[in-house]
Amino acid sequence: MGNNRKENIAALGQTHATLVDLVGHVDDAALDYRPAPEEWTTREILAHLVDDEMYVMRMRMERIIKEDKPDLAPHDEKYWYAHRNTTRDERDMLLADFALQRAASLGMIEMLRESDWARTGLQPEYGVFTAEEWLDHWVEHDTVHIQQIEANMARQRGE
Ligand code: NI
Repeated sequence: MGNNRKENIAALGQTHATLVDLVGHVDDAALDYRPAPEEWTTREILAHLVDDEMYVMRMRMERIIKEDKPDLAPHDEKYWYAHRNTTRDERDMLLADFALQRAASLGMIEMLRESDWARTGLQPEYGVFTAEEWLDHWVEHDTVHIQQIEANMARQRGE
């Protein structure tokens, strides 16, 4: 068993509560505050977490489990964010959608067998990686974006 698997799964289970703590009571000015022209607002980060959960993180894990060493296409973020559906970008919708999608991911992850964790996929930007390594990446991705939201909030408050 991977060293951090239990901790990693617990961390994924904690992210929604962390997001609610961070943004559950902030106004639109805080959500839409853009720290620099090329940086994301907190609302955009929340939308990214929802979209990634559905279309990147869980989808890649599903393919690794179901297919034999699948070729995983790179995710073109620039294209995606120019064309994505923005009709559920209100804060409470984003939080609810993240909760639902994360629960679905955990439902799948929690029933993986030991042999499943060693399965691999190939993605041009990362090379070959196992399901276990993808879980590490998943947790790291949450952490990076939680820190980004914390930084946005602090800057918007003028800290
Ligand atoms: Ni990201």
